[in-house]
Amino acid sequence: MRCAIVGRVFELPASAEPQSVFFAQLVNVGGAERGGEFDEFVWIEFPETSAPKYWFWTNWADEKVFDPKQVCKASRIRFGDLNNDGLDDFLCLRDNGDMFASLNRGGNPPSFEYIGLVSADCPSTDLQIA
Ligand SMILES: [Ca+2]
Ligand SMILES: [Ca+2]
Repeated sequence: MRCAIVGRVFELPASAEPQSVFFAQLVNVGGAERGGEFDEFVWIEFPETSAPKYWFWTNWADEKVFDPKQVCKASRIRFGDLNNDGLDDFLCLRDNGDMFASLNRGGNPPSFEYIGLVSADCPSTDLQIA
């Protein structure tokens, strides 16, 4: 594999928090086999006067939004495939160690189903999602 430095490929607004940027397997464009998918670039915008807006890009020119059906602090958001269907689900770790989930039900943009509490009393410092 050859790598080349191509410079800046994307620029977020100056107000964007670094912890609100993720890579996650939200959609499977082209139906790639397991392990051959490409993650999407995800940015969660937290406007001061309105609800968060969840953006994702399947490539640099294909900007879409999704609704994970729950609101969570940027530093508490995780993406992981909770139900092993090949699509990353939206996870929110609360300050008390509870984890709430919204399952990614597929589509483009993906449709999420909030399923509520999936784990309790698990300190975020002890939790790894891989
Ligand atoms: Ca993908
Ligand atoms: Ca999943």
